[in-house]
Amino acid sequence: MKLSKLLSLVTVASVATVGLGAADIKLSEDEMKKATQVYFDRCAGCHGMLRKGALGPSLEPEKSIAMGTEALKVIINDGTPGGMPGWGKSGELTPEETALMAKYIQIEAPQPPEKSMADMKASHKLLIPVKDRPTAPEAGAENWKDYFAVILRDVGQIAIVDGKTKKVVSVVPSGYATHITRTGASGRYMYVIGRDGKASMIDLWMKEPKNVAEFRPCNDARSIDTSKHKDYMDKYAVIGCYWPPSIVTVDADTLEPMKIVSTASYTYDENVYTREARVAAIIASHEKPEWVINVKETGQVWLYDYSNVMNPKITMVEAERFLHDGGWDLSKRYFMSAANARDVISVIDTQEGKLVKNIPSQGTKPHPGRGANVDHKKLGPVWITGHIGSNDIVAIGTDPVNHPKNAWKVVKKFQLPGEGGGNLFVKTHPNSKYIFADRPVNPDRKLQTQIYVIDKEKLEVVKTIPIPEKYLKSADPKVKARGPVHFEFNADGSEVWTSIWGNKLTASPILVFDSNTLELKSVIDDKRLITPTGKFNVTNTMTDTY
Ligand code: DHE
Repeated sequence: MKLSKLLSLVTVASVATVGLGAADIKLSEDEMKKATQVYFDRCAGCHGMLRKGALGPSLEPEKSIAMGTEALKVIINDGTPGGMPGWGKSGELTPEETALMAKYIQIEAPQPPEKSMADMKASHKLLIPVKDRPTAPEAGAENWKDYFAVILRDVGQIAIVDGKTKKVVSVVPSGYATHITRTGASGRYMYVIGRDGKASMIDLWMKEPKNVAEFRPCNDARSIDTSKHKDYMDKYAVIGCYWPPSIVTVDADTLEPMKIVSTASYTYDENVYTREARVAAIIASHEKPEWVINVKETGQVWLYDYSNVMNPKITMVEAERFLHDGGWDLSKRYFMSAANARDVISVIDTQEGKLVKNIPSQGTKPHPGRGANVDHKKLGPVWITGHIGSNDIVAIGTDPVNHPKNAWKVVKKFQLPGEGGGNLFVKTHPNSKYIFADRPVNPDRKLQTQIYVIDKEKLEVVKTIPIPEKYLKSADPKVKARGPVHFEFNADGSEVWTSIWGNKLTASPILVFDSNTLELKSVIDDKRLITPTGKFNVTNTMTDTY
């Protein structure tokens, strides 16, 4: 995205108004523009647009001024053991950019703009009307239920890859620094959300899948999902905005906006008003016409009943602050959500509409993605998460009826080998003996570039798979490819896919392993695969299999 475009996000403070005690810090207009973009790209997700902190600590000027430019430069360059990436060390920020950011975060945060329904509607584009779309999968699209949508993060695109042939069937433009995709209940459309708040939908029945609609309800976003209850299949989609903090319901065929609900609210514990009440994970219930929505800063999980779409009923469940990502337990009744800055897993009973328990995760900064479910022979059903800030992996019992002694507590804890955390995702499939874990934000190069294989019955790491250096190549040796990131299985669970988190300079491959023998089966090495990160298989996303 061009700088000029990004600047529509913020009212850039004029050169003269920088301050709040940092009178000696002067940034030119160009430096402000540059720093605003770098902050949005690298910092806002964890520290917040208003810098009040969430996964990362507060960066409000009174704190950053006290730390001083030199100390801030070291942290931005080297990272911290708690999970802050070393942006300078990894080559992602130059020494000049590192120095600029150390100054920028000592001045007051620019105020991001609001958005009305009229603003949103102006961004809506129906690219291919429903009547002009295929009425059945076209010739060549027979494998659509085993397609993978692969995020090409830094180029803002989605690659649709055929899970059977391993060929890239199309590359579709999407929002800036695209974040995730989810399917509708039938799987036909992939719904995509960019960090710039642009949502788009891709028709997988086309021989060459394309966007059929796009819409930008937010300036900053991370989540999207759809109505999965049988009476509302493929009827609505929902976009969660980080900024302006809100929930936007749209028509699932066209992305036309229907309803906006602001999430700005009070923190559940101290009852302090927070304008920055960002929408983090959204998950659709299969049993009720309901979305389960993490309102990060407030510590509330909203159970959003969309059956009367213009007059929704919302149950605000008090959970824990800084709710981030999470997924269903094996029964799909309980939502297991990480309140990551509090080292807690909040369990929400969606049948009863209440908090079951806030469980200390026994590690630092749990980060499950959707997590991994195992029907363990002795322990019963357990849900598993890793941590960004420590090397702990924990299994929590989720069956209060048949395994009451194990329910809602950590029943097994074990460690990834070596020091430090850096795990972002764990994933499994009922047809694999293993859970797979990555570690892309561990500062140690060796630990960062391995796959960790966990035996589902032993619940311990039984193998590490180092990624050969040839797959980590980069055109500029100073800007290193991180190791594998995120896992996804094919529809029948026989294969697990992981992507090499490279950089814009060089295409990076997707590696496909047999999910039981662990043999490397294929390397999908296509020059269009620039910064592949998350992968979403149609069947597994439709059915919430993980
Ligand atoms: Fe994500 C899920 C937020 C950085 C890849 N990420 C999520 C979710 C949230 C979130 C709220 C849950 C969405 C849901 O289920 O509805 N992510 C954030 C951030 O705020 C953060 C920390 C910083 C930022 O600036 O954006 C961030 N995320 C990243 C990345 O850098 C990752 C690793 C690479 C990328 O492409 O962006 C990344 N996040 C993912 C993926 C998922 C995800 C692949 C979905 C996991 C799944 O299996 O469902």
